Amino acid sequence: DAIKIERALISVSDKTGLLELAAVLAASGVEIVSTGSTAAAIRAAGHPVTDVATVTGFPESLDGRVKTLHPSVHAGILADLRLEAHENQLADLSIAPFQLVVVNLYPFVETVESGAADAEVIEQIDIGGPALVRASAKNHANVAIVVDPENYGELVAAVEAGGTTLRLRQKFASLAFEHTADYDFAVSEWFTANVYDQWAEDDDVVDALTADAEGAAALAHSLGADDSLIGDDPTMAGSVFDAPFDETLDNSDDPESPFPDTLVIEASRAAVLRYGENSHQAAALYVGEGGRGIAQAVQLHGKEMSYNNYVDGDAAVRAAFDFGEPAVAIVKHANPCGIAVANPKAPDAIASAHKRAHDCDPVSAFGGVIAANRIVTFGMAETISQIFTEVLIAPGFEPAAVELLTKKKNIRLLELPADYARSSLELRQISGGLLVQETDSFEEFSSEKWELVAGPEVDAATRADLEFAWKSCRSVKSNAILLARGGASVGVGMGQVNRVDSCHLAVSRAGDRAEGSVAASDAFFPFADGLQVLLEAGVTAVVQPGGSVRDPEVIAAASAAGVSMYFTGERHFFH
Ligand code: 93A
Repeated sequence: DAIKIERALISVSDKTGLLELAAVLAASGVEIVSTGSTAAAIRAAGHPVTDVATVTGFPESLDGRVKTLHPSVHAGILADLRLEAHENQLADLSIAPFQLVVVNLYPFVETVESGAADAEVIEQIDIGGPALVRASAKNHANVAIVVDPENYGELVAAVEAGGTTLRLRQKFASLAFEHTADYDFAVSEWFTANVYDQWAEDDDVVDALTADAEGAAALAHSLGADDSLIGDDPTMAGSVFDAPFDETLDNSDDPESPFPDTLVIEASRAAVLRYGENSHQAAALYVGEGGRGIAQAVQLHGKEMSYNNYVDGDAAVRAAFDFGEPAVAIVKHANPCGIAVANPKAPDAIASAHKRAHDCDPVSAFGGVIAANRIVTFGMAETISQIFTEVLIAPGFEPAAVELLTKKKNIRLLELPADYARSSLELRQISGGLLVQETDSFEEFSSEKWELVAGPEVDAATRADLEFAWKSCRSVKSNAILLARGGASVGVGMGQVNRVDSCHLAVSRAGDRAEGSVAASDAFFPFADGLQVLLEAGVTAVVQPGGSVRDPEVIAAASAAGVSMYFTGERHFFH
C-alpha cells in the first residue's frame, strides 16, 4: 500500500530541516512545488523547484494572503485516485496530483507572545496553510501530510523505502488535525480575550452600566422575579423580599433576631456578566450598596471577571481571611486545593504562605483562583507569574508586583476593599424562595474550649497545626477532611457524600505527607471507619466536632492508636 512520492508541495514558515528534506526529495526525482520564501530557500540551495504561481497561473497576491488557495492546488491534493472518475477529472483539468504536502503554519502563538500589535497578530492567522493541512489529512488515503520538522526523519525513511504506507499517512493525518485544532484554539483564545479588552476600553463606562442594569433587571424578570423583587427602577436596585413572619413558627419577636420582616438588598449597580456558570446561561452581578466584599473589589488587570471567577474568588477570600496571620488559599471549583499560613521565620511572609499553599497540590492549583489576606509582594508575584492562575485577589499589591503580573495577559488582579468584611447574613436561593442564615464565622475562635477525648495533650506546635487544620477545614465543602502540617494543608478531601471517601481522598492527596500530619473533620465521624483510614495513614492528632451516637467507638479507635483527639463542640458544614 506504499505510495511513491512524485510531486510534493512544500510551504513552511519554520525552515528547520527544510534543505535536508528538499535534498532527499530532489535526489529521488520528486517535483517540488513551493511558495514564496520556501521556494527561494530551496532554489538558493541549488535544488529545482516550481513556484506555486506557475501551477496556479495566478500570482501570489494580497501580501501573501492568497498563495495556495487555488483549485489547481487543492484539486491536486483532494483527488481520491482510488476513484477512476477523480483520476479522469484531474487529467481533463490538466492538474497533477500531489502525494506529499509539507506545511507548517504562520507563527501565530510566537507573534502573540512577542507582544506584537493586533494588526501584525491578525496577519499571522494562517488561512491557506490550514486548508492545505486539512485537505491533505482528509485525503490521507492518497497524500502524506507532514506538519512538524520532527517528522521529517520518518518521512525521509519512507521516501527512501519507496513510498509512504497507509499507517504512516494515517499517523501523519492525525497529527495534522491535532495541529490545526491547537492552532485554531490559540487563535480563538486570543481573539476572544482581545475583543473583550477592546470592548471594555471602548464602552463609555456610565452607558455600559446603565445598559447592564437594564439587562440585569430583564434577566431577573426572566428568572421569574416579579417587580416587587426587582423594584420599578430599571437602573436597579433594591431587591425587596417583603413578607411578614409566620407567627406560629417564628421567633421574630425576639429583639435580637437578625431577620427583618422586609428584606431589602440595596444594590448600587448591576452588571451583566459575559455568561453564567456555563456559556448558555445569561448572568449578572448585583453589587450591594455599602458592601465591603469581593463584589466591591477593584479590578486592576485582566479579562472581565466571570461568574465562576466570582464564586471561586469568594470562596478563596473567605478561606484566606479566616486567619489573623498572613495566609493564602488557592481555590478550584469553590474548593481549596491548598491553604497555608506563612512560615513565621520567612522574610517574605505572604510569598511563603503562597508557596506552601501551592505545594499542597500543584496539579490542582493550575488555573486556580488565589486569595491572599495581605498585600501581594514582588516575591509572591514572581512565583505566581510562573503558574497559570485565573484570578489573584488581595487587599493590595506592591507596585512592582502589579508591574510584573500585568505582563501576563490571562491573570485577573482584584484589589479588595481595605476594610474587607463579609455580610452578616448569607442568602441562598431555592426554587420559589430564599434561605437566609447568619454568616458562619470564627470570630470568637479559641481552642481552649476544645475537649481532649483521646490520647495525651499535644505539644504547642501540634496544637497550632490542629487550630490551622480546623480553621482551614471550614472552607472545604462537606464532607470535609483536611490534613495539615506546619501551618499548611497537605491533603484535602472535599465534597464527598460519605466521610470515609473524604478521608481516602485527603490521604491519597497527601501521599507520604499524611504520616505525622494532623487531621480536621468539619463534622463528626458517624462511624470509626473514616477515622481508621486517617490512623492507618499515620495521622498524629485529630480535631472534630464530636456529637455522634457512636462517639465512644470513634474515641476508642483513636485511643487504641495512641492518637490525640479533640472535640470542638461546633460543626462547620459548608455546602
Ligand atoms: O496567507 S495564507 O493564509 N494564504 C495562503 O494561500 C497560504 N498558503 C500557504 N498563508 C498561506 N500559506 C502559509 O505560508 C503556510 O502555512 C506557510 O506557513 C507559509 C509559507 O509561506 P512562504 O513560503 O512564503 O514563507
